[in-house]
Amino acid sequence: MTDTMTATATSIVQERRIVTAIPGPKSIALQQRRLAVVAAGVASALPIFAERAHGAIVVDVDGNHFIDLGAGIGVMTIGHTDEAVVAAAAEQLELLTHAMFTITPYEAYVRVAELLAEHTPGDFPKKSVLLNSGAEAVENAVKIARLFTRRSGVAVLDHAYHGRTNLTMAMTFKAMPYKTGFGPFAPSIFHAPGSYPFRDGLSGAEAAARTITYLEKSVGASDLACVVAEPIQGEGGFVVPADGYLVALQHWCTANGVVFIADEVQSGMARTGKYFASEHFGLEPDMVISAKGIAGGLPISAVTGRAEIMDAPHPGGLGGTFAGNPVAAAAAIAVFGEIERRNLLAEASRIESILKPALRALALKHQIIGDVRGIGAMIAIELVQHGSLEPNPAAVAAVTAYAARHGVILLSAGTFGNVIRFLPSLAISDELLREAIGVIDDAFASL
Ligand code: PLZ
Repeated sequence: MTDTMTATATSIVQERRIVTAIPGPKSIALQQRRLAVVAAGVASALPIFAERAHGAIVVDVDGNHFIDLGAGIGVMTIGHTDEAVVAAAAEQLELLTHAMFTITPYEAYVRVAELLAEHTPGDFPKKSVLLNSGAEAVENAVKIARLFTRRSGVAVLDHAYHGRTNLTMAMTFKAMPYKTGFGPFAPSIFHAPGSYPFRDGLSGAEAAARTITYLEKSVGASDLACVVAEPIQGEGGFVVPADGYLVALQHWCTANGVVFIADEVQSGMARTGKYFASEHFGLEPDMVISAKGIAGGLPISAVTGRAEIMDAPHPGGLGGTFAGNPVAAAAAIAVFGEIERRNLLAEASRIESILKPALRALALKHQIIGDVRGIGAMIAIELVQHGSLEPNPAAVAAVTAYAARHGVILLSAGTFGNVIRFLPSLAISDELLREAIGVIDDAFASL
């Protein structure tokens, strides 16, 4: 079947195919229009305008087929235009597009909360609130933790990313481009040192002791409502904390009445081979934040937590016009269904078993690859200057640009901009993954 037979996305051939210069003429023309009317602050990683996508392939307006190793920053976890998601959303769209749960509730919202209670870590009664974006969910988690504890302090970790709203900007580590010039920021946010094994060389116990000492001495546990941590940091560069770090931090939180919140916006929903990455680290967070992959590309997010914490806010204290929209909720139900039906947790492990050895082999050949890390379909390489820990963001920029010209969408990450992250759809085939690695190998060779 060729993709010219029909105009639907599902007929897209799962292959890399570059038919114009990159960017092609239609992308260049759209870029001109965009520059005239889209705010400059909204920058795009690639100058390629997407037209359609299916599975692991994105097709641009010029007909170029790209292997997508970014999946819209890990949103399209079960694949672009997944048939079950599209069907569920289309059906819901015709039945009930919007009602506003806080006016007339509907089943899809309740079902998503049931699925989250079932699949988030921890065997205790849980409740959820649904929102629109990751940042909005982080904001709500903090609101709820503050009300529950009657404390105001919020601790986050160095290199964290939690969003672009005023509160979440304050919680995000990196100034440029996320915060510079956008202050003043929300108060009572404390940035604690975390665990970054490649750079700090600390064991989990040592790093946890450092974090806890900071929290006890500089903040004081009795003023702290919550610690918010990404089990694997996303924008920060897929930093996997040292063994035992997170669980030690959670134990300290529990002992001190501090709510432990896992921001699983990027790491959750089957990305790492478990529903939530917390499970790899033996964590049972008091609250888990989901977004990105939860609804196959439709905007919905959630805070799921211990029932007694989640019930702290008074009726009417939580909500939002579009929050938990029925179409997005229907899509989320379909995503949970497909993860089970197609055993997609195993697909993340398959992807790791291909990517990690292949990237380790590249690291032997190209010595600016200083570290290969990650779990499941959340893998990264950190680039350094030869024989040092000095970050090498220029090489990341060159490799990602080369990859785009040759039909592979690759995303950067990291506080120092020196990380390439791999977060493909779980629908990607072994062949496409291997082909993409070949392109990346060529990209390194071309430096
Ligand atoms: N928490 C862990 O990764 C979003 C941001 C991309 P929103 N990360 C991608 C960009 O440049 O805006 C993210 C995350 C973690 C929170 C968020 C925020 O999620 O849905 O973008 O608000």
